[in-house]
Amino acid sequence: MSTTAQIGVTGLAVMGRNLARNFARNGYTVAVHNRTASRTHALVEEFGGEGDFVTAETAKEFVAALERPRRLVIMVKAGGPTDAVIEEFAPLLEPGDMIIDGGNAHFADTRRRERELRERGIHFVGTGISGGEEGALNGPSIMPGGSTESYDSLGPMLEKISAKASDGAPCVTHVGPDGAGHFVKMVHNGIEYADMQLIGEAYQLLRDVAGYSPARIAEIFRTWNTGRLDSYLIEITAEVLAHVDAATGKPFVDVVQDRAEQKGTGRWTVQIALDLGVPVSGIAEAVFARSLSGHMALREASRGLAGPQAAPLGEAEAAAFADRVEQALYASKIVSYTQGFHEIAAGGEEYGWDIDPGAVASIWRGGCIIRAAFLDRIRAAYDARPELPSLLADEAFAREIAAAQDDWREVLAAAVRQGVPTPGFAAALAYYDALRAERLPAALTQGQRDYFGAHTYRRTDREGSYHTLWGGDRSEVPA
Ligand code: NBP
Repeated sequence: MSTTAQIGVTGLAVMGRNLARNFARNGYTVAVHNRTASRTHALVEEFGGEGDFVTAETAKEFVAALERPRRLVIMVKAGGPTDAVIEEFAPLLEPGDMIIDGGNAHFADTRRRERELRERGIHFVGTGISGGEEGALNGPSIMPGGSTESYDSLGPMLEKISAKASDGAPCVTHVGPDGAGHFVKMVHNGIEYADMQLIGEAYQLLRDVAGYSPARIAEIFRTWNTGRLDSYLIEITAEVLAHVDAATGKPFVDVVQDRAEQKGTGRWTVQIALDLGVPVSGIAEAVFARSLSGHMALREASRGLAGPQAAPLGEAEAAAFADRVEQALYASKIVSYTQGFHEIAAGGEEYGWDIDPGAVASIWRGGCIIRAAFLDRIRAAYDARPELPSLLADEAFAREIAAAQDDWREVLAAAVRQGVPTPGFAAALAYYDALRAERLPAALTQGQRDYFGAHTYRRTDREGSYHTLWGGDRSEVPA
C-alpha cells in the first residue's frame, strides 16, 4: 500500500461519497474507507474514473494510505458513531495528524473531542458542511473550526473543493478555534429554518388571503427571485409550487402531508440561544411551527375551533397584497439574520472565538442552503463597520425596513383578520418594535418581581439597586 493519498474520507454514505469524489475531481488522491466495505468498492466501481482513489478495507490500511501529516475526514452519522470512529482511528495516528469531522456535530461535542485529541497531539477540526449531497459533490459552503495550524494545511484543499461565490471567492474560511465551525453551521441551519418558515407563511398568505393557486404563487416567487430576495430557497420554492403530482394531477404541495420534522441543528440553535440569553424569536417560532405541524392528534382535536369568515381579495387588491407580502418577507428576513448573527457574536464572546461576521456572511454566499444575493449586503455591512452591534443598525437595512414597515404591518393585520398563522412574520415585527421602543414593559416586570420576591430594581434616575417595602409603608430602601 503506497502512502500517497493527500486526504482520506471515512463514511461513504451520500455526503462522504460525494465529498471524496469532489476531492478526487479536484486532483487530489483520496483514500476511501467505510465501516461496510461494500460501499467503498461501489464508490470506486462507479466513480473510479473521476480521479485517483485508494481503497482501504481496514482502519490500518486507511491510515497507512495517507501522507503525513495525515488528513482524515469523518463523514458518519453524528453523535455516537463519530466517537466510535475517533476511537478506532486516533490510536493509529501520530502527533500533527488531523481529523476533520464534517458531520453535523453539536459544537459542545466538538469542543470535547478537540480537547481530548489535542492532549494526544492530534488536530481535531470540527467542520460544518452545508449544501446537501449536491453541494458535497460540486462545492459546499465549508465552516471549519480547529487550530490555525490545521487550517494552514487544510485551507488550500478546502478552498479548492468549496463553492465559489459570484465574485469567485471560495466559500470557506477558518471560522475560529475548536467548536466555532460547528457552532456557525448550527446557526446557519437555524437561519435556514427561519427562512423556510417565512417563505411558507408568504405562500400561505398568497394562497388564503390573495386566493392564488400554487402555480400562480410559483410565478410570483420566480419574479421575487429576480429581485432582492434572489436566493436558492426562493428558487426551489417556485419549483416545488409549480410541480404537479403525476398520480393525481393536483398541485404537488396539496398531496404532501403538512407535517414537518424539527430536530438536530434547528432545535440546538434555539436551545443554545436560550443558554446564551439571545432572543432568536424568529428561529424559535420556525422550530415551534414545525413542531406544531407534527402534533396531528392535537390539530385534529382543534379543527372545530372558531375562526374568522373572510372572502379572498378581489384581483386588483390581491396584486397589491402580493407586493406587500414581498415587503413583509424581506423585512422579516432581515430580522432573522439579525438574530442569527447576534447568536454568532454571543457564542464567539462566550467561547473566545473571535468570529468575523463579514467572513461568515461571505462563505454563505455560495454552496449552502441559505445562499442568497442578500448575503453580499450583510458582508458589506460588517466590512464597513466590523463592530456593528446589529444588522438593524446598518443604515441601508434600516432604510429598507423603514420603507417596508407599513406593508409589513398591513400584511400582519390581514393575517390576523383572516386567521392565517404567521408566527415568523409576527415574531420578527415584534422584535423590531421591541428594539426600537422607548420604553418596554420590562419596567413593570421588575416591579412585579420586586413585589413578590424582593428581587430589587434599578432606577432610571440614580445608580444602585432598590427595593420597595411593598408589605409595609411602601417606602424605598437601597438594596
Ligand atoms: P448518515 O448520517 O446517514 O451516516 C451513514 C454513515 O455513517 C455510513 O457511512 C455508516 O456506515 C456510518 N456509520 C454509522 Br451510521 N455508524 C457507524 C459506526 N458506529 N462506525 C462507523 N461508521 C458508522 O450519512 P450522510 O447522510 O452521508 O451524512 C454524513 C454526515 O454529514 C452526518 O453527520 C450528517 O448529519 C452530515 N450532513 C448531512 C447532510 C445531508 O444533506 N445528508 C448535509 C450536511 C451534513 P455503514 O455504511 O457501515 O452503515
